[in-house]
Order: sequence, then C-alpha cells, then structure tokens
Amino acid sequence: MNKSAKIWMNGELVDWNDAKIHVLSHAVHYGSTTFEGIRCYETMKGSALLFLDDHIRRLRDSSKIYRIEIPFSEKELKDAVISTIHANSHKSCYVRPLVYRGLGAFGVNPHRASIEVAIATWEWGSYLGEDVLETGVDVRVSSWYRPAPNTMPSWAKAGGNYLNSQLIKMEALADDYAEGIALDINGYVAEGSGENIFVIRDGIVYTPMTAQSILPGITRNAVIYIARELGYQVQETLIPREALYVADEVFLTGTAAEITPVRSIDKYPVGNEKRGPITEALQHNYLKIVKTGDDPYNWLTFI
Ligand code: PPE
Repeated sequence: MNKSAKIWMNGELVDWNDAKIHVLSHAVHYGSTTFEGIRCYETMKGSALLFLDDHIRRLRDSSKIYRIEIPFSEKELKDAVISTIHANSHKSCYVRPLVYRGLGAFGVNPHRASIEVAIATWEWGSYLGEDVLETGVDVRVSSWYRPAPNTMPSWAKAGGNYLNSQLIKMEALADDYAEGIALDINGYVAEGSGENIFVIRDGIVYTPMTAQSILPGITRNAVIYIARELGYQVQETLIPREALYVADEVFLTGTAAEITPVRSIDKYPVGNEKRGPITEALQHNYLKIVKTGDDPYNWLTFI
C-alpha cells in the first residue's frame, strides 16, 4: 500500500505511523465500523472528489442504522477529507473515512464504547488488476450467498459485512478468478465482494434491486443515470444466475473498480470476451467527467 504522510483522527492530523487504536477497541472484536471509499481524481481542471456529498451521506446512513452518532457534522467531515488530501499533497487518491467504536467497558453492548472517526488517503490504482478496464476480468459465481434480509443490513457499509465479502473474494482468488459474484438468499444475482453488477442483453441494461442484500452503490446510481441519458432502458430487477451465462455484456461498478468489464463467468465467455459497446460507452462517459473535469451533473467537488 502507498503510505501517505498524515491520517486525520478525531479532528487532528497525525503521522501515518502514529494512527493507532487500542487492541480492545469494540470495532476490533465485533466489527463495529462504518466507512466509505471515495475517489479524488486529477482532472484537467484540477483535483476533484467524485460524489463527496453522496459518500458522506451514506456514511451517516450506515452509522444511523447502527445507532452511531458521528461526533462531526457533514460539513466538518467534508472539510476534513479535503484537508487530509491537502496534507498528503495528493493530486489523485482514494479516501477512506472510517467511523469506529473504540474503548469502553468490555462486551457486546456497543453503547459503552467511544465513537471515533478517522480519514485516511492514499494513492490507489486499479482495483481488480492492471489494464482490466479494457480487457475485462474473469469471475465466478460464489458459493457464498449475501446475508439474508433482516440479518446484516446491506445498506450499511459496515465493517462486519466485509467478512462475507472476504469469503467471496478468497474463494475466487483460490481458483484464480479476479472476483466472485454472490447470489442473494433466493439465488438471484446480487453483487461482487466489493462491486455492484450490471448485465446487458439485447440492448437492455439490467441490475439487481437494492432490496436484494446489496450495497446501494454510488457508482451504480451514476451508471444508471448515464445509461438513461444515453437512451438505454435500465431495469432494476431480479436477475437469475443463468442470465449471466447468456448475457451480451456484464460489468462491475464501484468507486475502486470504476466500471470494470467482465469477460467470463464460471468459464462461460461473456459476449465475444471483449469489452462490449454499451460497457465502453458507459465507461467513456463516466471517465470523461473525471478526466476533463467537465461536470454537467455537478458530481465533482474541486479541492
Ligand atoms: N458493493 C460492495 C459490497 C462494495 O463494497 C462496494 C464498494 C460497492 C458495491 C460499490 O459501491 P460504490 O463504491 O458506492 O459504487 N467497494 C469499495 C471497495 C471495497 C474495498 O475496500 O476493497 C469501493 O469501491 O470503494
């Protein structure tokens, strides 16, 4: 990982090496964190955060679900993100705001632990491998499902959820796949370990519904928006597993993964195993905004 100079912790910038927590922090034992992943791009008009407001809002939502009151306002958090980037002199970077339950009386009861906030930034390239935005990735359907509704709330981007993601990811890597696609409890397509998924057939763009144990992705939203702007029909709907095997195009979306084409699933070729034309058009329109800094939809926060 690319180390940076400073990490913001509870209102102060501390040296990267000093950004430590106590081993008895609640979060370490019980997974009680909420967090975000935001990208800052070096556009032709200067560095800009993509979807800063939406990410901070989701951090608040995730925290609310877990009855965590963040001891900073949204404005303070946004300012802190920007000052951390400046302190680390990044032109482009990945931003990781983290809220976690710290020390207190020991035991599951979270209300006795402190609420702590940290913001780290570092330079982070391609999420699923080099050149994959063009070549695509090989994925498998995971034998692990996403948690059933009313077990782990998938709308919360919370640390504990990522134990399930880790099982999906490790299983995929063990068999030399770049990523695993999890089904929901009913066997319908849900999402990757760290990405949402889109499936295209006959020019129609399909993606799972947010009630299907998926994270309501901010990139997912943007892609739905761009697709409709380009005139494509988009359906948020149930997708059976076999739809993956007969799709014309499949791609994954996420802040880290951006828009990554899938070239095979369970060794079934997707389309002609190349990035498809609709995937390319969506990628082009998404990346154009963060490359040029032309911001027709007001998605960027210049820093
Ligand atoms: N689903 C999951 C489970 C998920 O973790 C992400 C983001 C998404 C969908 C896409 O959401 P969005 O970024 O809002 O479009 N995964 C983060 C990386 C996880 C990791 O730390 O590894 C990310 O892309 O930042």
